[in-house]
Amino acid sequence: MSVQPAMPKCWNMETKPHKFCPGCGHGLVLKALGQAIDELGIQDKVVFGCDIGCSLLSWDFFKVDTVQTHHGRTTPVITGIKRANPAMLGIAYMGDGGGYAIGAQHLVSAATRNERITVILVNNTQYGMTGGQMAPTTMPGQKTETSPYGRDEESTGYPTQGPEMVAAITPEGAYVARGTVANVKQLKGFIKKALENQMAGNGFSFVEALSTCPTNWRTNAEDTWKFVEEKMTKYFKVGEIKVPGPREKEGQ
Ligand SMILES: Cc1ncc(C[n+]2csc(CCOP(=O)(O)OP(=O)(O)O)c2C)c(N)n1
Ligand code: SF4
Ligand SMILES: [Mg+2]
Repeated sequence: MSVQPAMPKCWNMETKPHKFCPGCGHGLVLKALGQAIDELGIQDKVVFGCDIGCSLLSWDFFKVDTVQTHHGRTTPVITGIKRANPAMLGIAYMGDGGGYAIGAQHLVSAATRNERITVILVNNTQYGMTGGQMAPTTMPGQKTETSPYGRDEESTGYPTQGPEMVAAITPEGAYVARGTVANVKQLKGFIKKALENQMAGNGFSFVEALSTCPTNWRTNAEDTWKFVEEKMTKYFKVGEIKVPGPREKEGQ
């Protein structure tokens, strides 16, 4: 008798095994999201939007209403759906290129407007789908297809601290956290809280997930995990960055 792997109930089993490369972190982020949807019992209310990038491989991942958008445009598409039908729970799923480069203006605008949607952004430090070019999140010194001698932060800037930026520009009611595929249980908890924040109508919710891309990093299993756990987490701090709370009245 073969033992079946435990998969979230809201996953579409007909499309498994999935199409991500072996060792890719996208599958783990989507597992955490699937578990959060199951535990909250919200499968029939979710609208899932996926960006261009390797995140598009999740277009048939779930048994939920799904829309696949142009590169960087998942946040405004989900914002529109949510505004048209506030009873739905809108999830925008994207990569670091989609969220912090071509879609940065949409992320900033949705965050400052405190849109009642949930953005889940997979940070794998480069453009995975197109072959591993430098992204806003590429680490100092990291070699990519377009930074063959390593990222020079003096000429190309420092890696984008996305959750810290979103926390700084969102009004009261927003929820912001950074998790990692090295701790899926914790990541699921952050995603669950982000969705609960949307369900409560508090404001924008945003979870960045530190993730792996062994194909473009050209790393074996050991070096892949070392890169996430030793290098990425030194620069990108894991944890909750902003939680909704009562407004502090001036002078009190
Ligand atoms: C408007 C537009 N510009 C550029 C592209 C080419 N393109 C496709 S995916 C991608 C980057 C994907 O990187 P990321 O968003 O980090 O996702 P990942 O694949 O790493 O998960 C780019 C630049 C495109 N499809 N559309
Ligand atoms: S190229 Fe990288 S991000 Fe894309 S599926 Fe493969 S491992 Fe995952
Ligand atoms: Mg990426």
